[in-house]
This record gives sequence, structure tokens and C-alpha cells, in this order.
Amino acid sequence: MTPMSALQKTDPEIAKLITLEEKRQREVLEMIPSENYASQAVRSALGTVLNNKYSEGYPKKRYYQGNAVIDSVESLAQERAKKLFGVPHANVQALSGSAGNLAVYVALLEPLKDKIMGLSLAFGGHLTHGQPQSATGQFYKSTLYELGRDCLLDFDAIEKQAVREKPKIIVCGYTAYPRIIDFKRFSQIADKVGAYLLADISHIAGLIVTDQHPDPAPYAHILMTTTHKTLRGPRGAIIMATAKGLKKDPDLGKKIDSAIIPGIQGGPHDDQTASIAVMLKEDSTPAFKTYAKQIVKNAKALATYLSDFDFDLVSGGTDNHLILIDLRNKNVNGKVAAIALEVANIVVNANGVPFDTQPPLYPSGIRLGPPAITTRGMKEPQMKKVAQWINRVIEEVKKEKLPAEKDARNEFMKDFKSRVYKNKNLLAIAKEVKLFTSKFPVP
Ligand code: DSN
Repeated sequence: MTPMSALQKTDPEIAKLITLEEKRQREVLEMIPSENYASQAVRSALGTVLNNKYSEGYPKKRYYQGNAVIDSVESLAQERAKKLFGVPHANVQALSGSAGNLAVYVALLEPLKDKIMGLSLAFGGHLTHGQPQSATGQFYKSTLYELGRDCLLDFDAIEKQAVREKPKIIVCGYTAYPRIIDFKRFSQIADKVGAYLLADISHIAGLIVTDQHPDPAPYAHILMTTTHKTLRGPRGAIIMATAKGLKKDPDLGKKIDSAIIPGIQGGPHDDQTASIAVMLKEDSTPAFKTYAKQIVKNAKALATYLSDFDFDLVSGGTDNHLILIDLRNKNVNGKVAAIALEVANIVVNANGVPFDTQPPLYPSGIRLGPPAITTRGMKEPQMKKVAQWINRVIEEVKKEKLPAEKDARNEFMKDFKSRVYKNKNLLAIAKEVKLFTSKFPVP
């Protein structure tokens, strides 16, 4: 019996929902830049008998018997990660990026005393970079930096802030920054104030290991990456100590491992570890390098076509896999745009833009990128079509004015949602997109 037919027999409700999600992923233009289509090989390692095992500890130092095979799986994942990223220590057990970042803080910081310095979420940082809403900003002190008026990293301001605030960890690496990150400049600042430099490369790791983005390993002390974005793996994370990190703190690797277990996690998800190992093997191939190159080519082409339609791209364009559009010149709210695009089978996310004046649930922009559609084989000529469709959708909802006042806004959204799913022009685009995507197979 195949896994799907077993599921169908036991739980047809869930089997049906999975089939529906499969269909959705096949039919849409999946353009959330942090999502991707993992290969069948990567997904095949998930949900195997490895799911049945407890393996608290690390290879050859487990708290449970019966781990000979799991030890080999985890050692293989560690070795492949070390080789791919060029680092001497890798921990492959963090269950997600949030857990990965928290483990780094648990490893190195004293609660309520030591300080994290990360980019504010409103400027493209992440909750776990010391935001006050997150445990990382509550258990530890934090100071958040912002981008300059040009929407780029302002290193002089960052340096001044670091000197003033004396953080113990500086975090670089972002969720909505379309430009190259100057890791060398960050390392000069971290070294000047004696801080650890943590590069959260979750978004751009796939570009880094294929030389499409400068490598942080020579400059940062710690690298943390999720595995399901441009790396195209299962959900999960890898925390790495670099050679520079071990030079600063010879116990860094041990501290990271202890922060994962017993610090913040118990047993690892061994099927996830196996899947990460498969991903790392795929990511070492020439085919993956070609893929990553194409992501950047596609993102640049899409940015150019969108600019031709007078879309206001934050920072003026992109160097990586993502594009952030400020929709204020189009008089369309980001949430309104994201919903309308989804009706047209184009999936992006509403996103704040630097210096946004709108609340996080109704931000002024949208964030999109081509990692997933590049996996399906789309190239520059297809980006022109994508830009045309996005433009048609935004033109269609230009008259939808989101009120500023909360109650009026809620009323408006109710009314908008009751109309937008029946909008004939959007549904016509949805049909075109569906026909188009049917020509590009998902893995
Ligand atoms: N949720 C991720 C993203 O979409 O960028 C960051 O954690």
C-alpha cells in the first residue's frame, strides 16, 4: 500500500485536504519568497520509520538505545552541512529557524542582562532578532536598528548604535531585504564592540552556497539557516559555528549543542534530519547551482518588468531572490493587493515597507520572489507574463480604498471579501494563470 492510499483508507478527510493543497500548489504562481517546492526525494525521507525513534543527545552520545542507524543519518547530515557551508561545526537538530535563533541566544547570552542587536521587524528583520513581541526581546535586552532613508543598511548608524548599546550579539540577515548584505562591514562593527556576529541566512542560504551572494562564513561567528526556503529542503534549521567563531570562543560548538539539548529542545525529528541530509546532497550539485543562478536572473527580470509598470520597488530593485513593492504610489493597500492576487492565482504576502505608516496586518506593500516558480522551470520570458498579470490585478483593485479607522476598515474588508472572490476580471486572470502553470510541472 502506498503512503497516500493508507492515509486515504484511515482518514479520507485529511487525505482529501492534502489532495486539495497539492492541487492549489500546482495551479497557482507560488511567489512567497520564503516558500519553495521540495523534491520528491527530500519529501520521501519525511514520514518514514525514522519518525518512530527517540534520539535525545548527539551521535554516539544518546540518552536512548537503538540509535546506530540514526547516528549515521545525523553524522551524514552534519558532515554534508559542514562541507557545503565551509564551517567546522554544524548542528542539524533545530526544529525551525525561531528555535535556531533562540538556541544561539541561550548558548551565549545571560537572560535579562545581555543584549541582542537586530534589524527591526518593521524594516525587514525577524521576530526572533530581539523584537519586544518575541521571547527573544523579553528574555534578553535588545536594541533594534533601522534602515537609512534610502532603504539600505546604514553602516555608520549601525556602528554608532553598536558602540553606544554594547550588544553581545549583532544579528544580520533578513526577511525582506532585497540587496546584498556586506558581511565584512558587519564583522568590523561586531569586532570593534566585541560582539558575536550571527548571520541569519535563512532566506539567502541557497544563493550563498552557489556563489550567488557573498559568503558570510569568513566574517560571522555563527550562521543559522532554515532549510525550506532557497535551500529547498524540509522544514528545519541548521546552526553552524564558523572557524572565526571557534577562534573567538573554542567552546562555541559545544555551547550551541547544549543550548539545543538540554537547553530548549528534547528529541530531534530524525526523519527531518534525514531529509535535510538529502537536501544538502541535492544542494551540492551543479544542477542546484544552475537553479540558484536562475532565481537571481528571474528576480532581476521580474523587477525590471514591474518597474516598467511603475511599481515602486523598495531600494529600486533586487540583488537576490526577493522583491518588496511599496504600493502607496498605486493607492492600493498591501493586504487588499495580496487578497486580489490570490483570487487571480498569484500568491504573495502583504508586507510592511520601510517607514510604513500602516499597521502590520494592513501594510503598504507586498513581498514576492521567484524561488518556487524557478523550481518549476520558469525563466526570464515568463517573468514578463507574471509582471503583466500582477499589473492587471493591481489596476483592477485601484478603486478599493481601505479606510484608516479600525471599525470602518473591518466593514470595508468584509464587503471587499464578499465581492473580490466573484470579480470576473480577476477570475479571468486566474484561469489564464492556471492554464499557464499547467505547463510547468511541480516536483
Ligand atoms: N516566515 C519567514 C518568511 O516568510 O520570511 C521568516 O521566518
